[in-house]
Amino acid sequence: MIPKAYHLSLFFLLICFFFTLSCGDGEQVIGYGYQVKSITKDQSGKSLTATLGVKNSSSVFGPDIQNLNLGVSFETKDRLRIRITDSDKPRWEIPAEVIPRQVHLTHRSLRENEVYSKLDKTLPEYYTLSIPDSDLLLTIYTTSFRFSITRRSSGDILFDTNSTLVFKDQYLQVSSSLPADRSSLFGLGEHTKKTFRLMHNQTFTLWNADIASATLDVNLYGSHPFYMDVRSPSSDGKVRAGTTHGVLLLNSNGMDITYTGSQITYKVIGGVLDFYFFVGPSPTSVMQQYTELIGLPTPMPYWSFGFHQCRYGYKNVSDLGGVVAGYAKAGIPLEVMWTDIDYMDAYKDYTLDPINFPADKMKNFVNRLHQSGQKYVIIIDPGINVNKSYTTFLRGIEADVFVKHMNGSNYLGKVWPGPVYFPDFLNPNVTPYWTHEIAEFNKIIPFDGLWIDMNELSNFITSPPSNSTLDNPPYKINYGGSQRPIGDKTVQATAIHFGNLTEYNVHSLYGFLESKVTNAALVNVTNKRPFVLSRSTFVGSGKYTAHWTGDNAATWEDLQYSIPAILNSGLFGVPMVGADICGFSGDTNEELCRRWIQLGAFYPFSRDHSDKNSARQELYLWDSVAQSAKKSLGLRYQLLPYFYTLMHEAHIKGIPIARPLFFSFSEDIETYNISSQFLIGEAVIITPVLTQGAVSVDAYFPAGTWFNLFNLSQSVNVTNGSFVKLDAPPDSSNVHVREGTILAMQGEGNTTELARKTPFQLLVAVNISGNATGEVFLDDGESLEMGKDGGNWTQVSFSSRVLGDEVTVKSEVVNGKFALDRRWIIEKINILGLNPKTSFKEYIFNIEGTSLSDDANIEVHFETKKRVAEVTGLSLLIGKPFDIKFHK
Ligand code: MIG
Repeated sequence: MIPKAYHLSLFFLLICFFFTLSCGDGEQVIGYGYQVKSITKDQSGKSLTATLGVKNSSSVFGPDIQNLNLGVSFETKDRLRIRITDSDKPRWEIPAEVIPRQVHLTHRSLRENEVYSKLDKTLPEYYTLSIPDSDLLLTIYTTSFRFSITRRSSGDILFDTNSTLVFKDQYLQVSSSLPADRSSLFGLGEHTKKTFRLMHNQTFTLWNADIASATLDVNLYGSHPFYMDVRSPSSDGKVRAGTTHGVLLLNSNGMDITYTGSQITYKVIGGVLDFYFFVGPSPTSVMQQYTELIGLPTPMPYWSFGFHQCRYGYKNVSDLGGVVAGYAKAGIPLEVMWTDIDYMDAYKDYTLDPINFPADKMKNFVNRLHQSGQKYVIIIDPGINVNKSYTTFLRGIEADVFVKHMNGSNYLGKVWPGPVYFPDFLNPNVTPYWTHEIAEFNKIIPFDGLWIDMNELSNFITSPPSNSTLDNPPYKINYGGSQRPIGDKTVQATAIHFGNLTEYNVHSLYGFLESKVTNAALVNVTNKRPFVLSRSTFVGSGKYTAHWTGDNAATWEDLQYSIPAILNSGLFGVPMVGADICGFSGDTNEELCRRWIQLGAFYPFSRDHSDKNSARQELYLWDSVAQSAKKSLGLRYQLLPYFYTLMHEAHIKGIPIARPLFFSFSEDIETYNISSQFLIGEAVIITPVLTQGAVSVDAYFPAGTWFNLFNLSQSVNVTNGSFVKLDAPPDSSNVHVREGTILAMQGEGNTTELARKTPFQLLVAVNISGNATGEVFLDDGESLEMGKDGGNWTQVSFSSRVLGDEVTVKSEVVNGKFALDRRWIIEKINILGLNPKTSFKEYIFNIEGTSLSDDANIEVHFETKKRVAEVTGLSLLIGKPFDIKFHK
């Protein structure tokens, strides 16, 4: 006899056979897809539109939208946009003030040029679009609508919407197949992940939330529906290793993105499908193309590359003073002192606790910081305390700038100060309001930058949801890993923003908009390059703000997770990023804190921060931590011109400061899997210790010779990319520079101001063929613009060449005046990587060349063991081109 269970499954199997669509994975049919009804191509040949009609209706997650418009456009030769909207009525789309973008051609305006229509029997099975100089080719399949994007030069299929398109009011779904064995994805954040490369079989939820970054794999503070796809070679050899493209789904609604390895599926609860494909073909060119659309990262002031100290729980002004003194006494660089919400009067923005942080003492404290070349940054939360005797509140009411309930009353939340209203950063009147509050408070304490927290929005209470489907959407995104209601601990989706926009649509833009308004306010108040640090971000936030990775924990795991987190931020166009050094929550310990500063000294944004309930963790509290801090921060400060030059590169090209290895070595497929090391710029590799008790580290080195920057004698030389065991005794970490690089470095200093007064040295690491190049960008570090017309900046390209027993080092200068006015000189040149086969005696240097003064102090010195030639006593002016030669 057939057992009953078997019987039943056989029965279902048969059903599934007849209704294949409905039984794919045992779920209900959520849509039957669309067919193309007409295709219209515009005259330029760069864009087309099509109309789509639903094939069969399904009611799961709401009724299908019957008619869709498909708009396709080569916006540049490197960027293809594909936008799918409702033909019959407008839907929510991200406003142009967030991401300015091209107005898409509509179907109607193209009617005259129509090439195919549903009455026209010639509507082909598929239709392709390409433009002559682009490597992207689009194919649209008509009877059962889908599209694919191919890289023309290799035939590689980059994106292919293999399954049914679903388009409902509150549920949009589209998938692409991916070659699981050849595709490595990076991005789709913000999440804390063990690896930088996205692992298969995961769901990435995007919905900005105040969830501690110590939590793995759930939606965190920011939303970035962008990924980079790095391809491994194809078996036919047509696809080169490291060929990269990028994909953005420009949509601010909550979404789940599931990734199996062979398929990526977007499940979005609103808006439109607005895809952008960036052709690459390298990781850096994808960044250029991506930031060209979303906006280039804002320049950061020079001082922000110094070391920052913060803590939640500083008790009073003398506590702050003690910390500053502690750093000075220990001789550890301290650039910026921070204060968390503790300074406020009952946690009200723009107020001071009159007992512990009184205005007169605070003013003195900040003035003293400024006198010693240091800076001061304070926190501001969005929630404004509902309190009739609080002037910031009264002015907010007067200006009528708060987020509203559906019924028009101000939306009531609860955060640190108790009951609050939230400024609506979409309201144009909020800018003068916010600017005024910042200006007035800056008169009381002249802070140098603003830290904006809790802007996801974070709310300690959840107001009751209405019975609108906005508050209860039919599809539940995996908020918090447990399908929390989307209004949980934030603002309900039915809340109203300026212009009658719903929280449902604009929720994840809040932090972005606050960054934008706060940045503009700081410009207005200080007329200097602003420094804003925001917890919440969205696509394009890098235009306005720096970012830190939020509430990590003082654990070894979180130390390691900080690397994928900062690399992600760079990929999202927010290059100024760091994690809380030594860990935020929980008690850190000496060893962890020591290893953390050894790593954190090389985060683009380097700040020690901790929770109120945790043990103190200023770097001077343990001798061994202080020792390591001096060493690591010492090297960071020597590299400040390099960091700053990378900031400039980020600002003009969008390429991150901290980069994954594959950005420089994309042909080495092993680099795609590295999550425990990263690069600063093109060729400085950071290899931290990430495990307790370790005194060595297995480091991956792409092919070449790498010189240890702490100790020029220890070099690593690998013919092919390999893992190398490096010593890492407790007081040391590993930082190497690759052959072929010239670094313009300065001396150490306890502040960036002091470090900037020291002479330069060039570290020239020649490669196997005897060449090296490098660059430095210099300006005053605080003007609003960085490297724009006007020329109040200097850029120098250095190159070096070793030929036989002759070494040349030369510089080419753009806008020399700025550097010449500062009288910066290069005092020393260290040349590494001289041919080991040549006896050092052969480099008996005579020095000659342009711009070389007859300085009797010049000496050439060989460190035979280190194989370093050291030329000292130089005084080469940085703004003046030189071409010098050392020879027999
Ligand atoms: O509810 O201001 O991520 O850095 O110290 C916590 C207090 C609010 C969260 C931030 C953290 C900050 C803390 N804030």
